[in-house]
Amino acid sequence: MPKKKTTSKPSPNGGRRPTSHQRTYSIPDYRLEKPTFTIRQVRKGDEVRYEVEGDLSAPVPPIRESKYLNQKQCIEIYRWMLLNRKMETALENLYKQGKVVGGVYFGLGQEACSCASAYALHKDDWLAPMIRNQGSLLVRGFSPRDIMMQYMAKAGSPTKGRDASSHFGDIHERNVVAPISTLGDLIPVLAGVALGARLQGRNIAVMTYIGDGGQSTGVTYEGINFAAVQNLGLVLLVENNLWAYSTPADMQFHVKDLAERAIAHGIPGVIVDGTDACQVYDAAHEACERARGDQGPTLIEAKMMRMKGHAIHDAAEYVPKLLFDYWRKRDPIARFEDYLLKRKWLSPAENRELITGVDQELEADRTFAVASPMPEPESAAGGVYCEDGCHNIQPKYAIPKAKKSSVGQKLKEAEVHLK
Ligand SMILES: Cc1ncc(C[n+]2csc(CCOP(=O)(O)OP(=O)(O)O)c2C)c(N)n1
Ligand SMILES: [Mg+2]
Repeated sequence: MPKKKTTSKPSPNGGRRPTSHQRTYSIPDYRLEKPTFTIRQVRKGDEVRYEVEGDLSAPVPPIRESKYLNQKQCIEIYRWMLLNRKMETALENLYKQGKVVGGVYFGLGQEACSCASAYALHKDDWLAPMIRNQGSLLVRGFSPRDIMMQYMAKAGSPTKGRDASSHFGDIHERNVVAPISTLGDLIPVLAGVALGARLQGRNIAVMTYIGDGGQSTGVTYEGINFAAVQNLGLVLLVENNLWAYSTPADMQFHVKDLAERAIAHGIPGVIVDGTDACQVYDAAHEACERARGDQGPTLIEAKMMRMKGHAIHDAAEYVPKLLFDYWRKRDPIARFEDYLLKRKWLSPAENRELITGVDQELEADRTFAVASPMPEPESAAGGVYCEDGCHNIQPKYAIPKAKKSSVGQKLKEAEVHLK
């Protein structure tokens, strides 16, 4: 929780002693490196470009040892991250071959954030990914072939060819809510999922993501506030990847760290290095445990860098090259690989075998997805309107525990408010 501090030390501001009405808060920051540079917009006539100000020469930080993950779990997360990256490379190639029908979004540089956070969820928990979280979908049980077929709008894809992008989920088996494009809207939806579970007698963790751009939307505040007031098990990862389309984070918000937003909501906030799988996992694990223990929501700010353009159509020419160089050295997969090898948790031979396994799995799935048929034209009208039983929503965990209305109640709620 945000810490209330009453200190007798003189405040730096005018030497006045803080009274009991004044409060200061702290946000835990697990990073081993705290970059200090900023991105500044420079305008000359019609030309707009961005410059980095600050020191970009700092040595690359090590991976922070996890408080919770063992050797096997670390290797599993590393494999998910590799699968995430290599699947996106395969998707990029499929796009260039004209086989992908829509656009493609990439999570390059953000694999640790997606994979290690979703890895902290239990089977009964829920996940709602955004466009960069293909890795979370893999961890949650979608296969690379599901995702590739989806982007190619194949008949066997999760949406049976009706959507050629990331708008798919699975509310029956994998507890995955489909992404909602309107930024921030997933937050109240997920809070509602947690509320629904609570009415069924269960406290679960519900995890979703919002970007540095998306967090400015009104619904983000409404959603977090609702979760905070209702003490719902929301685990919100604020993915601060420094860009929202072509808007740098420094022109998007004025607080130093987005985790500070948690203070205003009265919930715990924490900062992690989004390129460090161990930090992401530890923060997500603790947040999920709090959620399952009926201790309410947590906001985790993961700091990293979007290493490509917004989507495949965007060459990200506006991003200063120095920034790419800086973050390329902090690659989440290369650093985690190095950590596992140096720790002797993975031998070079085992690593090669693991990489070959990932390549083979992807190649088999790519071949399958490419060869699978497009939907039959006659099927286009199917699944558009409600058919018998298609929205037969059952309680997931138990019969909801709702109070029956009491006969003889003195005043109805409306009457109390209107008095
Ligand atoms: C409410 C709303 N406004 C605008 C958009 C258009 N839009 C889609 S993605 C995007 C940028 C999002 O940036 P950020 O939240 O930082 O996420 P990132 O793409 O960096 O992961 C915008 C403006 C939208 N989908 N929803
Ligand atoms: Mg962003």
